[in-house]
Amino acid sequence: MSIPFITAEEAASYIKNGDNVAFSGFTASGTPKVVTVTLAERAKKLHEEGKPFKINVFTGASTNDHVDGELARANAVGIRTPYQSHGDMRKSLNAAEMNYFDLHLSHLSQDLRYGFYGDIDVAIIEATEMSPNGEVILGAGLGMTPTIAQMAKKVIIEYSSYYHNSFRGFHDNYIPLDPPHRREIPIYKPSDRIGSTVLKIDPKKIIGVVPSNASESIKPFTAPDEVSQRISENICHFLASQLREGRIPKEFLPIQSGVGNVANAVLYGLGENPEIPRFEMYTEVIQDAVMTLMEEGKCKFASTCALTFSDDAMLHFMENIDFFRDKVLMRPGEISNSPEVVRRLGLIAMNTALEADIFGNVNSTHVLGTKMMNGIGGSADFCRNAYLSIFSCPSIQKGGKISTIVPMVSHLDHSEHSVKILATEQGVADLRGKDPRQRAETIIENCVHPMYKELMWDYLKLSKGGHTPHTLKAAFALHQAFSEKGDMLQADFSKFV
Ligand code: 0RQ
Repeated sequence: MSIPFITAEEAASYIKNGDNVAFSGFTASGTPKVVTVTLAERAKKLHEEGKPFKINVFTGASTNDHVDGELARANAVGIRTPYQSHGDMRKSLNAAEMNYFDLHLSHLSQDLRYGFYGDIDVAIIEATEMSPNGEVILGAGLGMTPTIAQMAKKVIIEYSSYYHNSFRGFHDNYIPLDPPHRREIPIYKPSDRIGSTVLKIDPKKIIGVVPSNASESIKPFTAPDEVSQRISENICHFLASQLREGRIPKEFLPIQSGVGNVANAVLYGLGENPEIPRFEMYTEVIQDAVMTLMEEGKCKFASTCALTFSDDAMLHFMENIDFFRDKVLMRPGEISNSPEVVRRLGLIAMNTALEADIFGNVNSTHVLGTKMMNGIGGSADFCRNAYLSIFSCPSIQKGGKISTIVPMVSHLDHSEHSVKILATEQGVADLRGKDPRQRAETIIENCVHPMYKELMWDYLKLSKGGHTPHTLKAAFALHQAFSEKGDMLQADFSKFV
């Protein structure tokens, strides 16, 4: 059966107002880059004619400007899940122009198969190779593509010629059986392959193929700033001390690391620390640092959902692709983030907080309790199930007008029951085995910025007893001071005594 090449306009014309549309990829990697731009133009035209046009957008994780940016600017999104990190999408969802629900990344594929959100009308999938019988080699991000390819009523392929060397062999396409037939996911070490390198899509569902030659357009990371560097040093020293004390096995454990500059700095820090042995990763994204660590021999293997490399790093990867063939495996997000596998492998999970409280509860998503930043992403898939769950953030933001460590988090993503270690540039608080009062003492002592320490001790002194020394009427005094006076330091606990 021959599958026709079609234009982006023709492909977009198959997508109707109210459709559930699912996308390949994870982060910008492997995400479509052509059809959505045309779709956004069509939405704008229809809106000008007074006609409604919004689609529901289901993705592996965040996307790129071609998807979230274009569609948000065109006001063409009805429902959005599970994660986004685009400025225009963020603005739009915080203005309630769409219905965003923030979901664990490992949940969406199975929730779709369970029928929680209805049918998938159209899937748009980036392929780097394809045969006439619908066998596809995916690109730099796997996301939830096996599930959407299976479920979608219609499939549009964006055929990318950007990747000049074959990605064949880097993917492990796999869909677990659903309850009550689910079995264990048979991954016992990060390099275990359980699925297929090729994704089989029913060719009868494929409407057509749209050519694309766009890169992922991921900018390189800036050199870590001093604060990220100090957070990295604190975490690396802590992990080395745990190895010395035998609290981490001497072979070390697989690493999961979130995205961003702190995560990149920590990985480079692990690479430079002679006490940390060669390690493997079981994670959802690998960034530029991992490629360097592999070439230096420090990182032996990485299981991931996506290669979130900057464009320059991706070119380097493609030029040296044979070196990486036995060192990298991309899996669907429900497998890269599977709580079962995370618990079995015993990951050291490192993610980022926006704010944490003195008892170890973490907010990763909501600025000052109300404004969505990105979403929970995979952080809770890993945090709740890891061998060691570490959260880090700078101790202050906005030039010190915000303390990221507060008496009570203004939104809860990761609870004190899951968070084991908190790190800032000030130091590390080891929360294991400590009751709430001891947690508060170690966090204030080790993680709070010196300019906020006295305020935090004052808060603890307000307590009239109980297991967790909270004083509810004063718990948000720092947030209140910021919203009224623009500075958390203006909080005054004397009026609550
Ligand atoms: O503001 O943008 O105006 O400068 O928030 O802060 O420190 O640059 O944060 O880029 O490292 O992201 C948690 C959002 C951190 C991210 C989060 C302000 C601050 C700045 C950004 P400006 P930073 P980062 C892997 C795992 C959840 C998902 C996850 C994230 C801006 O890491 O989305 O972990 N994590 N996934 O000034 C008010 C505070 C603030 C604050 C920071 N307490 N109050 N403003 N800011 N803290 C990835 C995937 O799942 C795919």
